[in-house]
Amino acid sequence: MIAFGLMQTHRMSEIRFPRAFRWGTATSAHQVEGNNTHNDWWAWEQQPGRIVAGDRSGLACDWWVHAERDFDAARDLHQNAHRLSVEWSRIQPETGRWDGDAIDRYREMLRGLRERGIEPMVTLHHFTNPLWFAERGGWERDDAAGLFARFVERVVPALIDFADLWCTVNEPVGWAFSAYVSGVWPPGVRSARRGMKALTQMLRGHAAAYRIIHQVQPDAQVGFANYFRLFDPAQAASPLDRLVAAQQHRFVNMTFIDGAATGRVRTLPWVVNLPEAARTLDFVGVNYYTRDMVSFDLRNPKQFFGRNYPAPGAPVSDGGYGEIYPEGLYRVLRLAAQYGKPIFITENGLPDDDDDRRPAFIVDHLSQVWRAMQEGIPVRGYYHWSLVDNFEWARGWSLKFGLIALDPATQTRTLRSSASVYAEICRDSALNPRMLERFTR
Ligand code: IFM
Repeated sequence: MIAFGLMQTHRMSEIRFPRAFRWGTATSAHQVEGNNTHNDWWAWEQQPGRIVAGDRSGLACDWWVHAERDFDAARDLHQNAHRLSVEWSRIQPETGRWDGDAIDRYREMLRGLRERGIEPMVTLHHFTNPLWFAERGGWERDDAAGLFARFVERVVPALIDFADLWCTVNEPVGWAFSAYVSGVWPPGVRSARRGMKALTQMLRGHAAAYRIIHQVQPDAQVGFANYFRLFDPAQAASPLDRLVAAQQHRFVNMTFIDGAATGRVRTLPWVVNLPEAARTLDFVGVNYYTRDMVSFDLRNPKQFFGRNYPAPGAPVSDGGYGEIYPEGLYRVLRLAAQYGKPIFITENGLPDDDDDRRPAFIVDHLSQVWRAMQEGIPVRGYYHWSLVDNFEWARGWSLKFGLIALDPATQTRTLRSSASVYAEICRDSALNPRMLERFTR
């Protein structure tokens, strides 16, 4: 549901976006390619109890062989942009071995997108690590950023014919939290200290990648996808709720992006100076899904003594994934605008198997994007997560984020009705009066 004032003004009239706006979807290599046998996630999936219902990525969406089938669908759905990632462990399956055929396949995929009128945004690290890298200590080692830089030096020059829009890393804080604090992702560590070490090293890796890309492609636009989540105090009048919500906000939303903007990471008790990371953002990538209400709770030290839950009575997406809160996208765009850079919404979506909420979700969230743009916030594109149902990490196949439904066992695809709603938006670069009337109140 969008803000009343906004609807009053625009009910029945069209909401028009710039013609050059990028309309697309986002995916990541491990979640869609299949048979990524050389990375830490593949190994993790084989361990009992790690993934809901014992699911495995397996063939995933079979993109390594047949990505073009879904690229055709994206083109037919009028999308002009796609964010995808390259899998380090395919390109460097062993420490001293580089796989030229894998690079060729990525060139073919990017060329395939371009030929369909779809502009790629390429992510270089989206949660997975080569097994050889993970086994020697992963991002905790002092040479991790350097090893990542070697990979970037290999892959970027090979792809610059087709891409000039780059995300170095995806959701680094969320990744560090899940991998090193809650321990539900590989390497399954539970130590905030070790998590900060890995995160700091990843910031070094981001900074190195930023420089390498600009050396080989001076006009490139380079950023990373920052996970933004809203944390609102459950009781606005409670100083403790406010304090805890503010701490969570600072850690989740600001730690890495401030590091990339200023070269300083300030998440108490850690203060890290990394001058080489300062000014390494050409755009801000916004991944936005949900917000939490936060109450002070002494039992949750790992969450800065906060207990998090959806606002009572608010709509929640499948599997308790989170509150559906479109206005939050407007609020995070205002936060992102502080950095004075163009903004891409690099992910936004929800798990919704029966698709009863996704059409309204898309229309409501885009209305909030438009609202921010009316205030001069420079949003350049929107990548819906996701094009097709895919392997949702520790939640396995249980959450369905796709505009296109997938049965992973048979690889059968079925268009959800939200795909058609989004296709109309992409085609017209507008929300038309019919959809505003139908999907918003
Ligand atoms: O599937 C993930 C993606 O890999 C990173 N951002 C959130 C998505 C949905 O949970």
